[in-house]
Amino acid sequence: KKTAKKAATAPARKKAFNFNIDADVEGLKTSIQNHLTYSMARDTSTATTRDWWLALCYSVQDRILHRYIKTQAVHNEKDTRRAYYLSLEYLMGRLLSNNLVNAGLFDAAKQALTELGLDMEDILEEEPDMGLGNGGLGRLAACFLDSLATLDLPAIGYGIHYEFGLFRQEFIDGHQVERPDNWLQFGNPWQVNRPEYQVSVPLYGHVEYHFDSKGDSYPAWVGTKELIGLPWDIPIVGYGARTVNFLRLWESRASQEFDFSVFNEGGYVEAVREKAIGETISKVLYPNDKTESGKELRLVQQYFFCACSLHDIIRRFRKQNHDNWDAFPEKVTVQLNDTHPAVSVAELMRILVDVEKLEWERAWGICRKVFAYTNHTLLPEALEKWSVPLFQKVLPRHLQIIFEINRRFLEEEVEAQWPSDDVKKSILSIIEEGNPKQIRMAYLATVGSHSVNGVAALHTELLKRDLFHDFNELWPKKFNNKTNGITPRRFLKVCNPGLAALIDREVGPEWPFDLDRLRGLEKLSGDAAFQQEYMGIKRANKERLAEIIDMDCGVTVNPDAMFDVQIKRLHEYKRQHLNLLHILTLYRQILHFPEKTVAPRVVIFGAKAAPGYELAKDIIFTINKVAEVINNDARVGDKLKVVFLPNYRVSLAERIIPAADLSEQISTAGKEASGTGNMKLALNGALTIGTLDGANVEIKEEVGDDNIFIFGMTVEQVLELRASGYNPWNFYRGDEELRHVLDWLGSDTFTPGQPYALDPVRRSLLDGGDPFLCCADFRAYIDCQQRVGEAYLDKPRWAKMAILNTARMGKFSSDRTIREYADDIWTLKPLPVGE
Ligand code: B1N
Repeated sequence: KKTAKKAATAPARKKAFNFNIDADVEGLKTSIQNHLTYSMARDTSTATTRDWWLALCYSVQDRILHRYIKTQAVHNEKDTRRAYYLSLEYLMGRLLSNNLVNAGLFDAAKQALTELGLDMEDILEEEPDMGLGNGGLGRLAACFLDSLATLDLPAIGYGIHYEFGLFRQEFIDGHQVERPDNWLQFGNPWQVNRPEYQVSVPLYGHVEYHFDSKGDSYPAWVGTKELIGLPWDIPIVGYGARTVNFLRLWESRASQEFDFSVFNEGGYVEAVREKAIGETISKVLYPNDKTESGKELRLVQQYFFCACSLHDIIRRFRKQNHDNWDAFPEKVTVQLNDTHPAVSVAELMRILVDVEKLEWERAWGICRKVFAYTNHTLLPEALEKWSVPLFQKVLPRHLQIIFEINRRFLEEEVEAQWPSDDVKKSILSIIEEGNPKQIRMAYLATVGSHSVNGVAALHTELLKRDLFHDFNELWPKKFNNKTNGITPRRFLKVCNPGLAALIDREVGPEWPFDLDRLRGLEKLSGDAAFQQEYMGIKRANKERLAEIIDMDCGVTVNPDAMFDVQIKRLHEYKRQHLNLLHILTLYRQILHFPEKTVAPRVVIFGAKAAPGYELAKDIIFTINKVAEVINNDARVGDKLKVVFLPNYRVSLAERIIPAADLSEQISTAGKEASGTGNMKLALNGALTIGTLDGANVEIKEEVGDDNIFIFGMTVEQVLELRASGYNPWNFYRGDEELRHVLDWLGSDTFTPGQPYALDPVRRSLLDGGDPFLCCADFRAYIDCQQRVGEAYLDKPRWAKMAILNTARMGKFSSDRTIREYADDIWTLKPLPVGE
């Protein structure tokens, strides 16, 4: 089955080496200089690095746009089926370096800049990250766009054009402080405005019943306020630059009519104020990864972008197919990135039934063929629920439609499977009883889709066993797994050019299209000369990161020490505080046994905490305070350093990942749906220390038990421990080292004169009940870290393991993931664009 799947996209891959973009150095130089003069009104004597950055971006964009126009012309001419990816988040990072590499322009641009007396590195550093996402979910969407274009799949991403992306993080006296991310302040050279495609979106109002000419009543949603959605398009360059797809992001504006009524009453100031409200909808990304708190603005954001996107999809469909709605599911497939766009199900029903006057059953059949839903988490606090009264206020007609979807689902489908079973009906109901009643968005997405997928094998099994247990009995074929992946372009070729060049030499240059070719490195893993080259590249990457650490943290680190890295959002379930307990344990051991050889380590953190997540912020503060003491303790020296790099983001990840030796993937088993940082780090030769959670399980299968450090409780053991009544105090009393390090946090060792400053973390692990079982996994983690340290001291052994990690990461290319979506969920075929 696997080989058959590959065959579907193989021809596209073969031709993809015809880089068709004008990579002529003289032409680029002229173009850069022209943009400096004519786009930016600058001359070379006054131009800043930022001006040169913009001039280069415009020059690259010119070349990309030719292919973009060609791609869209072919897609339209062929009236192709398209996949639409709906996501509230896209964590794109910087676009210049990636576009240069994917378009085959990198070397030419570098040469052109050199000839202009400029440094490429400096110019790339000017670009602000496009940080329109929180973490893994948003970055996955960005990797998927890269793979869709690379595989010549006709696809469009839809999202929101946030004026402020994820906040910038600073540390003040060890505390996280959030600052606005004004990413657009110097302009965005990649976006193209499309005012001709603006969409009007209704909100609020109420439902009335009107009568048609036959005297039948029909619902009419009236008295609404209108918003305008204005699209901005970002071209998405596939590797080899044959296909250039695009990401369409909606900015909200107040509508004209909206102002004018107030204007006419003479309320100029009110009119301007209302206009400002219209424009707040796309102002800012919600900075919560996981927890949502039923905020009205968030619901309006969700509906706003779904309504705009569906309107746009239908407009494109109508150009070719008029109102032949049976053709709609042939031309359109929509992937819902978690439940954030799940209101789309109700919106499409509203359009088909209320506006297009289709019969309910026919509309429902179309809906279910069009939508597919990806679940990204089992954490109960992340499962979106909207209160019925709020929905009634914002989307009164959609609420009626959801009730009707639910009534038919329960009375027809659930009744047929489990006749007269009211318990089953209440378990499966889209509406949760209570005060107030709540809409379970995961259930709405499941009922309205033909496919529901999890993001790693273990996660999908747990979805079927727990969250969707009864749905799985009702529709077993609906549930499927699509293990996440990452783009090897950004996360190897672009971010680790040294390693990429070594791989080119050993296995040929095709690996960015076909990551399984990295297997060709296996035979070299024991070769001493190759090990030296491979570890030499790692060492150079570490030196570069050491400079950043010096600049951003003021700490000097030794590049020969093990770089032990945990980079991800800050969450209790990810257990950065378990890592902290290990740091404290090492520190104690160093003080108590100064003669003992230890593997020197630099423990590196990068993480943002949601602004309202107090304990997460306490964990950051605690790590910062512990770091301060350890880094300044002369008895420790180079044996241990701890750094928390501020403002973790995609561009910083691209510096840390190539320099990492050890990858911390230590979530409580059953909590991390997949993880994708785990894949990026392993691909770049970091060894994983991890639990059997998320995609770690599959990484272990690929690299083999000898090339990964697995520890801790399994999902089953976690269940058993909880069932038997977990008490962290038992572990505290039973483990002397654990007792000492927890007591340390209760003292004023790390915050002289303030003995309780670090107590929140200690308390959460003891009186707080330790909800993520840090104390229970402590001993296994410490012992495993001991084995990691010993392995690091054995240089050839470590090098061999690292090489085998790189060699065996082929499965985790997002190209593989996207091929599976295309084959199993979307039935979407590549459409090569040609010359
Ligand atoms: O999605 C990633 C996975 O690799 C991670 O394991 C998973 O934690 C992450 C609400 C989320 N799940 N849920 C979210 C993000 C924002 C938000 O407002 C939930 N993110 C994940 C990719 O599959």
